Amino acid sequence: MGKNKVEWWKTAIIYQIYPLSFMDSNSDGIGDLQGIISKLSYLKNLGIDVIWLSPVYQSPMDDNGYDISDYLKIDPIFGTMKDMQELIKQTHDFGMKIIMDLVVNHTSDEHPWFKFAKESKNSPYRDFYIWNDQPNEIDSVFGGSAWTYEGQSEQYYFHLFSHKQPDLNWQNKKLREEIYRIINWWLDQGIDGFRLDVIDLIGKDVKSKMLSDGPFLIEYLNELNQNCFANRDVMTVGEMPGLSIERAAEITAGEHPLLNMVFQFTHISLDEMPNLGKWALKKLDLTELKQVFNKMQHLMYRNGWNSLFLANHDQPRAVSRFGDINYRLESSKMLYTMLYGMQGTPYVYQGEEIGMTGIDFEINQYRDLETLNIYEILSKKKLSHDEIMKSIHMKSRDNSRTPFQWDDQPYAGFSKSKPWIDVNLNYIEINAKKDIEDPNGVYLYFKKLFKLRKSFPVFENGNFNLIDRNHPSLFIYERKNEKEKLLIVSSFSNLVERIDLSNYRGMKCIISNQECIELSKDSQFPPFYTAIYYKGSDSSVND
Ligand code: TEU
Ligand code: CA
Repeated sequence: MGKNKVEWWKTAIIYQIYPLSFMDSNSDGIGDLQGIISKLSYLKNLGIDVIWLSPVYQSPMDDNGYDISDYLKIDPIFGTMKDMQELIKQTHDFGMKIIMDLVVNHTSDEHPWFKFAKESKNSPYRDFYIWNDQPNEIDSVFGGSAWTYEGQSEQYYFHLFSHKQPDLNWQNKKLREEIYRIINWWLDQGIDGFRLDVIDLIGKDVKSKMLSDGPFLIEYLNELNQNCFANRDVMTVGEMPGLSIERAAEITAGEHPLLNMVFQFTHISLDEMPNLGKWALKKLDLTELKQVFNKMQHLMYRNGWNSLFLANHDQPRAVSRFGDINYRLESSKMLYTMLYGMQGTPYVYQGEEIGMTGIDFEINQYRDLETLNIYEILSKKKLSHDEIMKSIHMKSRDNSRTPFQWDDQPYAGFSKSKPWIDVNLNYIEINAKKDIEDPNGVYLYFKKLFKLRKSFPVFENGNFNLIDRNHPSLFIYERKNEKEKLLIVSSFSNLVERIDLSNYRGMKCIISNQECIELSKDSQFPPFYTAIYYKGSDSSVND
């Protein structure tokens, strides 16, 4: 391939499906592959090019499928391999592509490799995992030590996530070869690439406590790329929570990048107290957010490639987190105009396109193991129930995992039976059917935004220039190439904001969440206003 490779992922709109919560076809309360197949036209109509499917492999579901016990099987709750093949084929028939989630930092403790490994210290699979006589101080992401004692072979094994997710030992070449075999098997099924789960961790050195971006990361990414991706027309996006923006730019740069894109986490960590983790809440400072995006856009301009995301199955709903649910429609559109106006590949997390919101459940309604763990841990630290629930309401991963709200029927049209996790009670008000029929809805707005992105090359190749970087509530930036210019204006304020934009006078408003406001010496933007202004050689837009 090499030079003539079409970089289709650069102009693609990618939609993340969390299969457990998207659509249930057989009324068992759990989303499944046939459910997804029944909604492909919904996605096509929205303007989606690529579907990213969170894990559907065989799993005990300790971490909702991110704990895999057989990489080459589909979990029966989702359907069969035949359903998967049908999903791949039908997605392609719709002119869309499909990528899968690849979880190879760890397996389930019920994976045969681990079962063999723990039989004895001499097991041929022992070295597939990481063992020690004594634990060190590393903590698990989900709370508590990252080491669990295994009684049969009398050693501790290492797990950065739950104790049912033992970390694989990437320093073992045999293990790496097994993984490449699995990846190639899936690629041979016709899928179009992978999202690689916590792939920043595979180069770790546990002894020296170097985890993300460890000493072997580049070597293993390179080997992975050579063995699986280099000679195929597929895309890769690496989830790299611990990676710096600088490193993300390096890894995605060049003619043969190690990964096509990276999910980098700086911008979604700004509402937590530095070094205290996600549960220690901090109000977002917009000037910090602007700074971070500015850095990302500059570092990855011509050198690397950005992924544009605000939410996923681990992150709260964007409108509840960064917007204002009293201005739900306005602020949903505002946030994603701010985001998708930038350079990079847009990601939509299911439900964001209809303005779904977060939840304020009682503790017994939560299902996520991380949430349940942290409740225990913080209770022991004598924090009050109310204080803990405040963090959980804000940050629990279940915020984005409640069933997709299709219509106002029982269980929001997601299922005919009680779902595995409760539906957000606002489904009568907020659902896809209602939103799509509303000319002022989020869905039609997203659709228009995606069309615009594809009509004007400046969205793909324009540079980025932040305007008024210290303004506390307006996020304004310019994008420019030789022929075209965009001005993207977004207000994070619930008041009218005034600003001098006389330099941009005459630019044409091509999309807005409210009535377009002219750019002038004294532009007055209503609460949560957003708009994109255009100037270019295309006369049909300029006149
Ligand atoms: O997440 C990796 C990760 O470190 C975070 O996104 C983490 O889940 C979150 O910050 C906890 O607050 C990936 C998956 O996306 C996640 O669902 C899995 O639980 C995790 O890896 C383990 O596979
Ligand atoms: Ca089902």
